[in-house]
Amino acid sequence: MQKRSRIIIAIGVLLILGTATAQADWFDGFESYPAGGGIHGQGGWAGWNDDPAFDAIISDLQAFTGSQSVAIAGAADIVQPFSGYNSGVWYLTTWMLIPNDFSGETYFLVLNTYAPNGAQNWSVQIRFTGGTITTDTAGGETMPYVTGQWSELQLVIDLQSDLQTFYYNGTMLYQASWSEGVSGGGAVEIACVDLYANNATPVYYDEMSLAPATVSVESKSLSQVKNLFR
Ligand SMILES: [Ca+2]
Repeated sequence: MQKRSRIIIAIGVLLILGTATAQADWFDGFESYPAGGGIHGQGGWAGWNDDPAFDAIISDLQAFTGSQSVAIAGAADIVQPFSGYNSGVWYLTTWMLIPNDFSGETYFLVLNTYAPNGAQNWSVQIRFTGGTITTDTAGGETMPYVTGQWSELQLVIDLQSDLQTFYYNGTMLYQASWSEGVSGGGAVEIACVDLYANNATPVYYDEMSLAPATVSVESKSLSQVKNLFR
């Protein structure tokens, strides 16, 4: 193969790798906000219906990484809106800590349609209470949660197939339709994530991200890919 052709192919491979290894579209480790203060109006976060009464507090008592997380307690009902997510496959991932002395019922929610004081439609409504996780999708699946340690929540949102799959610490809790998830008759879009305390005692979230599913070429190193063309 001529040198010039190799260079052109190499540039093409780099472009492919650049796409395949794209970083998260959105990420929050809650390190950039003052501890003890609210998060409403910062980093894209806003109280439910843009109401600061539903603010959540940045905590330096707990952290999965760094020294801070967001505490979801009391009146907290905090939303991170997304826009333009209407195709592809996405991972919405976060780490969550439920203290040993947690009491009440706290919620992890994702909507397919969200306008403050406007159209709203739920795809995901997951409740944590009394040691049990329950999904409010049609199957109503349950599993136990752990307390006193960080656990991974991962939602795989396949907008190509209108399908969602939720994993807790790597174990699948349920798979369900995306647009018909909870409310029914929703959009095939990702509109927002909502952390809702429902007057419960604090739980903590850290390292939240929304990232595209990667293609298989990502698993190959650059040298391996180059070898494909030798
Ligand atoms: Ca953090």
